[in-house]
Amino acid sequence: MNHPSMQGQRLNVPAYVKHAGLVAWVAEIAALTEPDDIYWCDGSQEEYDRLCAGLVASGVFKKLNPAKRANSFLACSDPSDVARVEDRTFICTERQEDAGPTNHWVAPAEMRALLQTGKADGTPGLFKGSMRGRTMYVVPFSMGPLGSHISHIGVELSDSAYVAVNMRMMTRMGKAVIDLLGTDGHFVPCVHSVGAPLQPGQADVRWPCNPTKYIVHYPATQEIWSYGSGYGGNALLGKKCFALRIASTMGRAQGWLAEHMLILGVTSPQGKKYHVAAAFPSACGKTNFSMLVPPAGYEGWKVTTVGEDIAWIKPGKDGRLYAINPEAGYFGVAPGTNEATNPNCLKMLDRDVIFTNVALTDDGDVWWEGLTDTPPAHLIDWQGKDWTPQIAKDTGAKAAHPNSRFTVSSTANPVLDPEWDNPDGVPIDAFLFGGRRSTTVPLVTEARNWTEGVYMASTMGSETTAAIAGQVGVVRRDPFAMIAFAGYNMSDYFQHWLDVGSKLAQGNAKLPRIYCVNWFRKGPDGKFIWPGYGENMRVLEWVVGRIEGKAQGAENAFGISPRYEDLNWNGLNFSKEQFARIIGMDHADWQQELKLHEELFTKLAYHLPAELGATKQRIAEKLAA
Ligand code: SAT
Ligand code: MN
Repeated sequence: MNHPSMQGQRLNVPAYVKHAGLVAWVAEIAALTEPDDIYWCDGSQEEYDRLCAGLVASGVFKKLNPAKRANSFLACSDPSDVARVEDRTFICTERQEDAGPTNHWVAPAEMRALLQTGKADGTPGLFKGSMRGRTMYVVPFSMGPLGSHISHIGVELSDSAYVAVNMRMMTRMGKAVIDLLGTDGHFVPCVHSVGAPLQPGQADVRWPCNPTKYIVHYPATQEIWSYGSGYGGNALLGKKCFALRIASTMGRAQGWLAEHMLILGVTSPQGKKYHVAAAFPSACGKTNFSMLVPPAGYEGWKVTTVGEDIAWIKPGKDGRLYAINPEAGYFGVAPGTNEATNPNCLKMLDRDVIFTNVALTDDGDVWWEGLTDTPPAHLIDWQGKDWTPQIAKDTGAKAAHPNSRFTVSSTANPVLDPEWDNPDGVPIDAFLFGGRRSTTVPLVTEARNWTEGVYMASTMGSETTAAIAGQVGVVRRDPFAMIAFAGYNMSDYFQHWLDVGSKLAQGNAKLPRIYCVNWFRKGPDGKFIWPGYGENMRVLEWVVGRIEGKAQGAENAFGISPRYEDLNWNGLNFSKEQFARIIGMDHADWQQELKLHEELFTKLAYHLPAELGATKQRIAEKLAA
């Protein structure tokens, strides 16, 4: 079934592939990128083991000590390629307004010339010959349970074997997806090149990448093109590129939501189960929260994980919102993960893990800052250098990169929700929105209605983390934790949320309640006041109690927050004074905060829903009263 345009290059199409459009597209991209070889991934364990062995042989992977971490590997990236590159991420719509002021925009024709067809002055497209000397992996994947009416299929063509094995962990990947596509099924085409072609005989480097990076989305044709990076969301194109940026545009057109949210189940001692979806920016503890272990005093409560990063949410026939986790694995932040912060996660990391940019111990295991109180006496850091606690003290060198990650299959999660793979999803009872704020924002506030909830989510701010290349720790507005992930104009995105709410309300459905949370307030000593992690269960219980109509609270300018006596303090020593410092709304802080909301609304003035301005006005009046 080789394509005539391939001129001597073999497409190696397996007999089970029946989709002429897919084969033609693979031929077209191969003709552009000129790989030495093409390999179609079937997703089998045998294939995974073989590709990993190849990565070990080529020095990309280090096999960890099987007695410590069975069947696990460590990859260390180029120091220039360690996080998502938001300033190199583009939404290419015909009209700039449709990408909006929060996205980088280039006109599609201009971007296609730059990447594919070449410029008028004869400069070839960046992808021209970009896979020379490498193998192009054909990676078919399903975002969401195979065959679910909420799921969608993509195919990633990548010249990175690291990407292929990570995609097997992160998605439902392989032959079953090809079978589902049949002869003419729809797929989102994703092209990925590390942008480091090899001359004949040229030796490869351990982590090929290119200083020039482009992460490009064409919403109109649902295409993704990624060039120059092999890391995380830049390269595993099912994740942020497809499941958020492209999917958000699909959801807008089709009446559903693609969100940067974890999904968890919380079951009371009486056996009543609720589902909560929660949006937090990258590296703000979504993985930890989704696997929360209820603390002492919460015997009989259970938290189970449906998803820990992304949710696709569709209105069901009964008028409720149903969510699936489109992913099948976790690409989680390693630093800070330990027995206290996320014991369930540590259990997941015992075996079958790909680690990226953590440190290597002398006995072939891994380590990262925060894993143990006392670091090992000697390590090889993520850049391959000797590391000791003394070196760290003298130079500040981190053993693991702050954005180092583990890739692990969700089925390894000891508290995986039994419904995680349900093609119909789980019904959502509450949405939580939260950022990292050392001041201003209370521990938890309930919105009085859907519009106030959309306001809370739209005006969310967060201190930036190492998950994004750039400055760490500055507050930026991150509406819905989607600032980097909405594939269209942010104001239209707000409108879409309002529309979904009013449509459900018209059908007399009980809308999920919306909450704003903040685990991150700090005291004058610079330390977090709230103990967080498992103790966040206390907030979850209050949320569930509110849904049941049992839990009480008090109104403030922003919404409804619990008083000290409205939370369950069983098993935790936390004083009324401490509580006051995380729940209080400082008048001056909020005057300033509202100014920042206004700044955001000014920036987003085009198509900004009038309800949001009106809500801000009401909050300002309540604050003044
Ligand atoms: O690099 S990823 O986009 O996959 C992780 C994150 O930033 O949340
Ligand atoms: Mn994320």
